[in-house]
Amino acid sequence: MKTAISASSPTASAAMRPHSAHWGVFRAGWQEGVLTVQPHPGDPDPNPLIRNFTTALNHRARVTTPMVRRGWLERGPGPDERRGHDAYVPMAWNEVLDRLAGELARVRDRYGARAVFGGSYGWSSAGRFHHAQSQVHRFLNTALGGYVRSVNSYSAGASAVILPHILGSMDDVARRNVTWEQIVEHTDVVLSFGGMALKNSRVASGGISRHIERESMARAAARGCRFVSVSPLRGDMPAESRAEWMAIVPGTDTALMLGLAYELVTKGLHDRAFLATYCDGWESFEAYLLGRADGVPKTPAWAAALCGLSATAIQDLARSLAGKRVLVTVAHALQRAEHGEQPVWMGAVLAALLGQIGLPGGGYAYALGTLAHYGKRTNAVPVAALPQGTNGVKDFIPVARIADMLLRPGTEFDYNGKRHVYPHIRLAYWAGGNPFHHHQDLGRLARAFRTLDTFVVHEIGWTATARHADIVLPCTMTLEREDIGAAPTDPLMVAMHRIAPPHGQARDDYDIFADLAERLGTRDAFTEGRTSAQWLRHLYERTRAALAERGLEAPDFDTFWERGEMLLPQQADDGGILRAFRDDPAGKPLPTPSGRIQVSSPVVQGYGYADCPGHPAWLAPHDAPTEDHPLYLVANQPATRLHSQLDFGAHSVENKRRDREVCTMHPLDAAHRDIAEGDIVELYNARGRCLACVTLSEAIRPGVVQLPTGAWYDPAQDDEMSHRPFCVHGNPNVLTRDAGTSALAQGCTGQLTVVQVRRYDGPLPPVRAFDPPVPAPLPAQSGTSADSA
Ligand SMILES: Nc1nc2c(c(=O)[nH]1)N[C@H]1C(S)=C(S)[C@@H](COP(=O)(O)OP(=O)(O)OC[C@H]3O[C@@H](n4cnc5c(=O)[nH]c(N)nc54)[C@H](O)[C@@H]3O)O[C@H]1N2
Ligand SMILES: Nc1nc2c(c(=O)[nH]1)N[C@H]1C(S)=C(S)[C@@H](COP(=O)(O)OP(=O)(O)OC[C@H]3O[C@@H](n4cnc5c(=O)[nH]c(N)nc54)[C@H](O)[C@@H]3O)O[C@H]1N2
Ligand SMILES: [Mo]
Repeated sequence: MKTAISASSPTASAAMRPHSAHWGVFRAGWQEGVLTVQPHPGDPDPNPLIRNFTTALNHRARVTTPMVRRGWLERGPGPDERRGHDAYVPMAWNEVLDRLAGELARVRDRYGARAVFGGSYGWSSAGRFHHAQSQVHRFLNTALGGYVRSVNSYSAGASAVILPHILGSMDDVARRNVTWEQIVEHTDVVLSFGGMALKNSRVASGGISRHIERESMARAAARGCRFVSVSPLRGDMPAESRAEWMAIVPGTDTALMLGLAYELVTKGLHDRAFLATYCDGWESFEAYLLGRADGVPKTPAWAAALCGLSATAIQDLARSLAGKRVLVTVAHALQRAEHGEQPVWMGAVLAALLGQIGLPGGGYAYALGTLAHYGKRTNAVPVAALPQGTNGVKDFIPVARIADMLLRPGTEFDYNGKRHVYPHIRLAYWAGGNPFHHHQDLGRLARAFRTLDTFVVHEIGWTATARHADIVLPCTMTLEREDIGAAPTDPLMVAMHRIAPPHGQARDDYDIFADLAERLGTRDAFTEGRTSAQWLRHLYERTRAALAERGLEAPDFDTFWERGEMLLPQQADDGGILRAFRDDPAGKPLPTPSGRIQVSSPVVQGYGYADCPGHPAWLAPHDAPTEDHPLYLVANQPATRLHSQLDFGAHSVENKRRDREVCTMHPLDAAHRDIAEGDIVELYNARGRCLACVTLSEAIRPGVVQLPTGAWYDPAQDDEMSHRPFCVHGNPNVLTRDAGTSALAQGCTGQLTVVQVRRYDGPLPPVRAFDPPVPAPLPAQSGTSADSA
């Protein structure tokens, strides 16, 4: 093939080649044997995360050969207590694929595809073709006839379900709504719940070429736009925004919003005409707000006591909003918590009573500032994705109910107005995600995975998920293959060139699945006769044809590949469905039951869920501070990596201290506990404990500690089997609760929990998260061969 790129070798000095990651578009190449990366020259605010690539390629944490857990080899498939602390035996590709194909056929024939979980949630890497989740879904559909799937995401588990009841789809409310361009020009006040941290908004699945959030906030502020950040952390808003900081008690935003609404309504500062024309169900909500329904008026003083703010501050803020072009934003983080539906809904109601929804730069932009996708224009031509085929299995789970499903097969669960039953899973297949990063209560999750017959994982590195698997297949990382990079809200389509040869015996997910499909007699259905290179051309053609149809320059694939990138046309900045509805409420109704904004929802009311009533409400959390666990823990997104990806990379490692993740604490909380800057601390609660290195800061609300996610789970050896794991590296998910947001959405609640913290004076256990397992000898009777295929 004319465009094939010969693999660069670490010794050859080659030109910088284009590539794309979720954290940005960049160029990479070898300079004197060292991998060098440069951001895209057009990017005004490049993401430092690209530096994690520079040391990643041949890192010792990579998986180099297929490995099989010894207990699985010795005793065959079945529930096993040793998962997570067993030895691994290297195996040749041919043999491991024979055994895996046999096991897939056994499970399919004995239990049916309903016993296979292919949810496989995770971000994997940015290319459109090698997207691992699409690959595994396509494989399971074609080879087994389907799999039990998961719905929604860890990002937006609650909002994805509540938003369609009250406004419209996630895409319409988060993606195609108010843009940064409009904020720069029109907005008077951005009232942001959870802030708009640049660390977050420089990430988007597929890759973004221009990170404009910092300059947009600076330009808006220079024009006089006021930013108010409601958050336990001051750093959730960049300095350029000149934001006022309201240091709220975590989990109490709904109460604050109610207090603001009360002040506006009782002072007659709300937009009655907007409520009458565009909203449904105001009366029952107003009865609740004013206390006619429950005897509790939601006054600023009532809110202040819950939120840890002053009643005067709440009153002043409310009054300062009336009559202004106000944009309310609510970060994803707020809904990744108990009753997460409420702040999402109440944010919309607050924006509605300010009457600005649908105006340029005003109203409600759910999740703006949490990902680089939001606040951007949408592309006018499609970018193809790998088709996944048809799933013959109807069963599904809300994605964060994985441990419930594995531990309680056959029991019922609620979801969005219906009752469903957890299927009995025998085999789980994961490619492109790390449940020991993303899930909560890792001790419980480890128990859940021990119930399986077989757990298969494709990985680039020895994550804790790989270390709990029975079959670990080494796959290439993005720099080791060719792909097409594109996001639906970025005009740059990128020819992702190969930068390095595969590490060890790693193979592309696609080639692994193709060879497995061969053994199951379904190769043609999976590949459609195409190689990876042919798939890229096939997927590219969809975009090329759409460009040609519009009479635009539509270069052929080879030209695109040589140029390295292509600019795509974008749609007008038209405000999406909310603007259309404002301009023509009768002609362009919202996709809700009433066609209007549902301030109350008779449909949700009808479900009868105590934890998600028919209008937004303050529901006190169960997971609140106690005498034993008096501190809130904010377990948010890490600034130094994407989730757990490349935690062993240069940027992530350099920002750890004493090899561990850094935990932020207020000096007052530290002084009580005799903790000093740089100490190793132990965070603990009933579910688990972990170590971290502490930094003291006044930019966090007292009573709150913060530990980002993403340090690879590293349980101390003597604790591996305990029901209360001890992570020596600083993974907060040993502490978080595995409970749904509510019966409505069953979303992830990992952002917040409660803990106690003490100084750790014991001998410091080494961090071994990045040391691969030592290959074990073959079990005598298994007759396997460790030679490579
Ligand atoms: N406590 C707490 N927990 C949280 C959150 C929180 O706020 N608090 N946030 C949640 C959120 S929003 C999210 S989105 C999740 C993220 O959870 P995940 O998306 O599961 O996290 P990642 O670390 O991105 O996992 C991707 C995995 O894919 C692997 N990978 C990369 N490329 C490839 C490839 O080409 N092929 C294969 N087979 N594998 C590949 C990587 O090595 C990595 O292990 O975490 C959630 N967990
Ligand atoms: N660098 C980096 N960027 C990322 C990611 C990453 O892993 N690394 N992940 C990406 C993904 S998949 C997603 S979904 C988004 C997630 O976007 P978010 O979920 O919004 O991101 P977080 O950083 O978890 O949380 C944002 C902030 O919310 C604040 N917060 C927490 N609880 C509360 C609360 O109860 N009230 C208020 N007012 N504030 C609260 C915290 O201070 C926190 O810093 O980020 C994306 N961006
Ligand atoms: Mo996410």
